[in-house]
Amino acid sequence: MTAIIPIPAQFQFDERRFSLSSETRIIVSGDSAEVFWIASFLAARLRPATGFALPVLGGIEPGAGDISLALTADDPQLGPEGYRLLATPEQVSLRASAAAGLFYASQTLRQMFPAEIESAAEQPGLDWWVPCGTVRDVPRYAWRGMMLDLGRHFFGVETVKRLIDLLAFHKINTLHLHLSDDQGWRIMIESWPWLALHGGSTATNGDPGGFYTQDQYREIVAYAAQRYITIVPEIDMPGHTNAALASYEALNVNDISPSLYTGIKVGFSSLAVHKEITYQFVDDVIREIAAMTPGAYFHIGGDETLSTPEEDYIYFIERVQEIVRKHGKRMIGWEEIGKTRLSPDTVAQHWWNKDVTAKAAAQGAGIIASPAARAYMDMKYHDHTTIGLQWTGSYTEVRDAYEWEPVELLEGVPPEAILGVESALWTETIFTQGNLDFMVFPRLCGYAEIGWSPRAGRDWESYRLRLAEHGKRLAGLGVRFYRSEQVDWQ
Ligand code: TNX
Repeated sequence: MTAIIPIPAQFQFDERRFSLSSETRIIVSGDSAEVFWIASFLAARLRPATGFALPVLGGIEPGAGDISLALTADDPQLGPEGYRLLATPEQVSLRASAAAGLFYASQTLRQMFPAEIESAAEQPGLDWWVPCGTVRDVPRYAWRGMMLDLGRHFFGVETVKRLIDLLAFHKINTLHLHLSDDQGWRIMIESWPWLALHGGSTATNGDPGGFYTQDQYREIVAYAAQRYITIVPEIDMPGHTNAALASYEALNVNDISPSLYTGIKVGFSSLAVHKEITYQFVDDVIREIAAMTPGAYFHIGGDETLSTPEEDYIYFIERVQEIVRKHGKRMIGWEEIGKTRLSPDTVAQHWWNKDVTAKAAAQGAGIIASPAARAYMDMKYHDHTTIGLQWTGSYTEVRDAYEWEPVELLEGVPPEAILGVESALWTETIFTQGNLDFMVFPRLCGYAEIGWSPRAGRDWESYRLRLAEHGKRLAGLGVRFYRSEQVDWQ
């Protein structure tokens, strides 16, 4: 069974097959270095399990048994991320208007082979075939994201890169890094080094902390960019700032630093909104991070500021919005920023309160849908889940994570204001890569489909069958996912 996740917008397969052979070549037409890179990426994914050489070649016509990649100007409706895939018994051709589309075409092609294709070890004796037919695929939403909380627990560069590869496999194009919280500051700021050196030394539960050097952050940004993923950095303020307050006395109202914090309570910390040094700090932090971030956005948090009076909150957010703009970025904040005056190029991220989200949308802000009860991957699957939280009033089984619709969920928001979907992994109880795998997968596969596939193409019964098959691919990729009883895993 051909089981592609996210399901393509249009596809038609027949009984014929195209098979890879030891003679297959991957042919790039044109001289785009980017397309060459995509072809090499595809070859590198197909080589280990098949054991085939799969040379990547340019400047020749594809022949029988080959896979070809080309940019084409003949189908502008494909947009920046869409693609076409044509498989005949002789050849497979991938076509797109822009490089990202070819990258997504190659992710689809990976998922058309037998699941063993994702195995890291050679699997001799298998027929590496794909069904013949056509795919024409364009994403529903431009924003298909995941947020990772590094504040509560820190994850090193290798874990993040592995996650980036898994996001790309599911056509997710945004990774939002929550880089600071009460429990830890996770990125070196050269002009305020104690943020990382002191504020980064702790994590929840007394577990080891850590932070990214600026070179490591740049490495993550570049690795993501090669996989068509934009990094959105978040520095949460004015609340969720205990690690910063503990690092610099001057940021505190009374000039006295609190101790570092390793609990999980929220809403007790606040920057000193009426001190000028606070805005020097904000300016320096945003300036240094913006300079390393090619993406258009900077996320300022702005959530759960229970110890910042509302008028101070409004004053602070409106000032910070100008600082973000000054450094050439568009501001994103959690939905609470809907209480302030927003410029129309600001984006609000919905997580709980629909009314305040609607206030942001009414000001022209774009909305990202991250409803906690559906899209928070730190929520327990059911009452036996040993890690995770449970505060939304329900559990979030695989079906709950899949079966919701952003337009219906955000009734008060005009559908055209919805930029897309972002799931979130908060890490109060998530410490190891195994914990991360278990909470993220397979829920993430469902969010990928909500973000990419047309609403009419989504259906739980179809999805659960495809997911059963997809589980074999995840296992081949070494993902220790949650084997929900809602799915008949193969
Ligand atoms: C709410 S959602 C938070 C986080 C917690 C999360 C736990 C949001 C903007 N804030 O601080 O980690 O719940 O699920």
